Amino acid sequence: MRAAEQGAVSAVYFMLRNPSPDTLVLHGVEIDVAGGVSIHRSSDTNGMAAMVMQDSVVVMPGDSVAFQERGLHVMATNLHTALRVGDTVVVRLRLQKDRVDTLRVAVRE
Ligand SMILES: [Cu+2]
Repeated sequence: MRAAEQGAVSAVYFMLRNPSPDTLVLHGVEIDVAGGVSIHRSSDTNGMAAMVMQDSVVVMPGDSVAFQERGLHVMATNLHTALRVGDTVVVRLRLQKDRVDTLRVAVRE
């Protein structure tokens, strides 16, 4: 997760792996330190950068999906506190069948 000031915007990058035989569906993301969280996909068409909101992200069995810069990412807005390098942020992934995976994400530059 990107370091940022209080009230600012940050983004979370990670790899979503699905080693199971069932399709994995990410329905939403919760971050306690953020006022708002959304899943975006960045696109670049003829040099025009845009972000498109994603309702969900599907990972097929045995596959993985990268949340990365200039690609799919989780955007955290209106941060309640500043995020400093070395901090750890709890990120909860809401998956299918009410499953919730909790990640501890390091804050980086
Ligand atoms: Cu975004």
